[in-house]
Amino acid sequence: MLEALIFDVDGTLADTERDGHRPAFNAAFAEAGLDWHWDATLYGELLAVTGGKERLRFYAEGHDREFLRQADAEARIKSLHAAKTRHYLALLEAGGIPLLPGVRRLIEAARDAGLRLAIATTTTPENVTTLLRASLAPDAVSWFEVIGAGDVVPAKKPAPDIYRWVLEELRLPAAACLALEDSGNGLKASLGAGLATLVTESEYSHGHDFAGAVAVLSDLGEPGWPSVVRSGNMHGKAMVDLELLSTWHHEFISKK
Ligand code: XBP
Ligand code: MG
Repeated sequence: MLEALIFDVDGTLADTERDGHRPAFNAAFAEAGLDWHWDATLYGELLAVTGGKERLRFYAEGHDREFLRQADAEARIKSLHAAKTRHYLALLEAGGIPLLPGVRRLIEAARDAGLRLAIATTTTPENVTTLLRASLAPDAVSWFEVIGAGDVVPAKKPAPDIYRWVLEELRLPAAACLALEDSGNGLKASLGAGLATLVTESEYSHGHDFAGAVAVLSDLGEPGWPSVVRSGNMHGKAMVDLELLSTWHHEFISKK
């Protein structure tokens, strides 16, 4: 039986990368007097590495090796990342990033049906709680029993560790849960933990390898706004609902 849904955040709950995390990184660079600037195309390439601090290091390795030769490079990365988080939170608090189609509908339906809810993400914990409060509901943080985020596990996605951590906290086997993801790295992580996974593509994840997902869709859909199906069987439905999730979950478990 399907007992819990585990949501990724960035690209799954909301389109946070291009107009959220990216400008926040750029504001932190400008504030620190660095001549770094991440345009939307470059940012797509940098998303190969999950985690903001990890992404900063990855960029410096390719574009500014001098920066990494400084004795305090690690401390500077930490403080750049703290500044980036501050800018990003301000953007969220201003209500700057709406939820994607179907996200609120599905989360509310899951709550009504008594399904347990959790989060598994590489982003910083405050980024998650602030997005939930600002874009879902003032008390939405309490809707999620477990929030696995940031550095709680050292190995970020595509490693399965964050999903394993969340499953342990929920005290549920992977076979009782379904994950919702948007990226190749995220899907690798959830499949690595043995989870049935629905993929909704995001702007930056178009063309990623989504083999193994129960379905790949444009979004969860809304009444009058059907999901565009890239792969998978919608079983006659125009949008994702709990019945469809249960069907996909059942199909995934029976194939294992
Ligand atoms: C999300 C990320 C994060 C954010 C930045 O990946 O890669 O790194 O871009 O967050 P996923 P922080 O959706 O697969 O979890 O700067 O807070 O690390
Ligand atoms: Mg994501």
